[in-house]
Amino acid sequence: MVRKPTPADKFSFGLWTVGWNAQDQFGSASRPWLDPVESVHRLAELGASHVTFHDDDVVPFGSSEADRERILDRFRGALAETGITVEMVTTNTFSHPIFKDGAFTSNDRRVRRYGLRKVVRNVDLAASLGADTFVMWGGREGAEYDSAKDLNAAHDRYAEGIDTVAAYIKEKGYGLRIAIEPKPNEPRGDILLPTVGHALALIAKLEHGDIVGLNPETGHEQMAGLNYTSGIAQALWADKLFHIDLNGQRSIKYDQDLVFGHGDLFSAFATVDLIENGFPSGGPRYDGPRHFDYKPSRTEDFTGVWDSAAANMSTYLLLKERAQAFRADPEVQAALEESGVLELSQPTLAPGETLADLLADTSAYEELDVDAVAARGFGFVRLNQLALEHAIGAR
Ligand code: GLT
Ligand code: MN
Ligand code: MN
Repeated sequence: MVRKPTPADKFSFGLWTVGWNAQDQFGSASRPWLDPVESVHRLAELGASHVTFHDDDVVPFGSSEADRERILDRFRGALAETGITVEMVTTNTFSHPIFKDGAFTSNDRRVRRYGLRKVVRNVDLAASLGADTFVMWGGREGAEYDSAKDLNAAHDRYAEGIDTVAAYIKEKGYGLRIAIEPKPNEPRGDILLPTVGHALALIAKLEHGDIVGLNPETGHEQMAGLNYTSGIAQALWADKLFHIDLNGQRSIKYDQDLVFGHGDLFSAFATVDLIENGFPSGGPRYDGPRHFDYKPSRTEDFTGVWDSAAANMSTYLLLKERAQAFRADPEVQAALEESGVLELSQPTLAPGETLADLLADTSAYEELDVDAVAARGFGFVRLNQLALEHAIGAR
């Protein structure tokens, strides 16, 4: 049963997703160029509320100033006609050969300076369109060979690039926050900031890290064998989940960018459960756009493109219904209680209790019947089966 979105669902799509002409490493394009203006109209009809784009998705690389203005005017016209807004903008620092060794971390200083200029120019555009997030996916920031990069200097240059852009955003008073998008590899053999955790660690060392957070993508974490829901959970806990890229990935292999839910469906259920229902005992919530970064498969014609765009939203809404039913089920609430999930939010030390008090508490250690405590069953399997039954609509 197809679910039709409403503006309250805050669905958003990158123009490079539906607009991908399906050219890949092994074959030429299987679909013609798609006018971004048409994408805006079609996505609006399907129920999306926002679009996002790279500078080059809308204005072809190398366009003259006059052409740029003309193209942007036409694009703004489509936004005004449809009511679609731009919530995020990102910069293409990976397609042109000048970026073959990266942008902020290229060994060639001329490239780093050019890359910074391209990004800053696009920050101005993002602000003028009212976006609140500026994504940085450093797909070419990395190497194939360990000898090719001074990794200490590379992290210095990466931090310098991000801090310089963040300082510019503050200086201009723009309402933008930067969101770093991790990815372990592809197109580089190894990419810097490969996972959510690596990116969080870099942000902690930035001068302007207060306006720098994350844009984790489902498939990118899963390419590294990691749990996407855990990744966004830690980003939330750190108050750094600024944006999300939802899609599907089937295990550790090349970046598949499948429709959301077409990869690990049960993991997608957990993701929607966290986004829509929050942590079981409360805590920080994600309130931003539900942004899809997928690629309509190369086998599809334009009917398939629009069907797949709708599928992302419909699947999300179906999973949202299932996740709400899961949390509302009294049996689930009882199972959460029994398995200690709700007890985990209770601080280990009582209010006012010190470590010295704990050391003096013989019931916590000397007298504790460790075998009796160890004999406890947590009931996680039963809880997981309840989740599965809700996820597949069996309850
Ligand atoms: C590219 C990449 C995506 C990023 C985009 C933002 S571009 O398509 O595969 O994961 O989100 O730069
Ligand atoms: Mn991807
Ligand atoms: Mn992405």
